[in-house]
This record gives sequence, structure tokens and C-alpha cells, in this order.
Amino acid sequence: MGDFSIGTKDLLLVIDVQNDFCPGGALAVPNGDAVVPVINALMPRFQHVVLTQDWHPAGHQSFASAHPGSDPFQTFAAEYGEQVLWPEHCVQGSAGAAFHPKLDTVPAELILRKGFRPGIDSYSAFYENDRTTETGLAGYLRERGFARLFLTGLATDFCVAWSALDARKEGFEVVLVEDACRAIDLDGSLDKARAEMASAGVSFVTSQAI
Ligand code: VGL
Ligand code: ZN
Repeated sequence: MGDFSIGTKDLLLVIDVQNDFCPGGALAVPNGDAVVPVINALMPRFQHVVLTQDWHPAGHQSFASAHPGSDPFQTFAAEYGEQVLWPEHCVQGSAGAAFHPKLDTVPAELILRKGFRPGIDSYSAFYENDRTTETGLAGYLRERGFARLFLTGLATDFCVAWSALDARKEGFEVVLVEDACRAIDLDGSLDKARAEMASAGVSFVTSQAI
């Protein structure tokens, strides 16, 4: 504890800590549930917490099952570019879309849902995968005067990384809390994401430093 003095302009942003990304879930991230106690322990250090929730309609275009003959983890040429096809996950209202039962959701001031447009995926909490449709989060955070975002959650190399990169683009300081994240790691995606985040000015810390 103590390298950072956490104040009113700091926000803990918790990405997609949902059952489907945890062991036993439809798109399980290895040891995904290990982030839960780390994030819960961080929450009391922050005055402000926002959660995101991956929230797809049934039949979403990012699901392999929506493309007959395709398998999960293949890619698909969406109108907006290459899109990975995933197993069906985080279907609106399903048990898989619920937060991990041990995640403390009480401190959250906002729960931002994303990926609800049938034809556009949204890894980032700021911009959907067409890279132009805004979720509104940047405006919300700016209006509330936040300057520095501490990112945690699942998965490091997809939703956390894309959120971190967009947050930098939107002018926020970004600190990635490494032990509060876990990765899918598809074809080197973790190394690539880490390199991109580092060159975008994201700093990497462990939760003990906070
Ligand atoms: C995610 C793949 C598909 C994530 C969400 O939360 O990282 N990954 N949907
Ligand atoms: Zn998704």
C-alpha cells in the first residue's frame, strides 16, 4: 500500500468480471475468478468505482453460432473489419452474464453495459469495435472530473487492453493493475496487447502498490 495517493480524480474501472469469463463459464479466462478477491480488496481504497458488463443479445454477430460453418476463435470479416468469433457468452439476462457472485458490486456508481448492438461487438468500454460508435463513458468520466483510471478485470488482452488504449486516446492517465487482470491469450494476443499498452503510455503496477 502507498505508492499512489488515491483521490477524488481517481477511478477504479472493473471490466467484465462475469460468470462466463470465469472457470466453468462459456468463454472462461484461465483463473479468471482469481481477480475477484484482488478487486474486492482494492475497492475500499477508491472513492469511485465503475463496472462494465459484456451484454450481448441472443444471436449476436460475434458468436460463431451466428455464422453456420464457423467455429469459435476463427475470424470473420465484419463490415467494420476483422472480428474474432466467440462461443456464445454474456447473453443479456443469462446467468453467464451476471457478475461473479463474490464480486462486490455495491460500491459501483455506474454499471456500463456494452456489446448490445446485434451487429457490432464492443471490447472497449469507450468505443465499439467499429471504432466509431461511442459508449458514452468518456463523456461521463470527463463530466465527473476523473483524470486517472485504474483498470482491472477480464480479459487483459481484449476488453481490458482495448479499454486502456481508448482511455489513453481520450486523455486519461491509465494504470493497469496486473494481478487484478487475467488474459485469454489467443495467438500471442497478450504480448501484443502489453506492447501496445506500454507504447500508449499505460503504466503497469501490482495491487500492493496501491
Ligand atoms: C471479451 C471476448 C468477447 C472480454 C468480451 O471481456 O475480454 N472478450 N467478449
Ligand atoms: Zn463479448
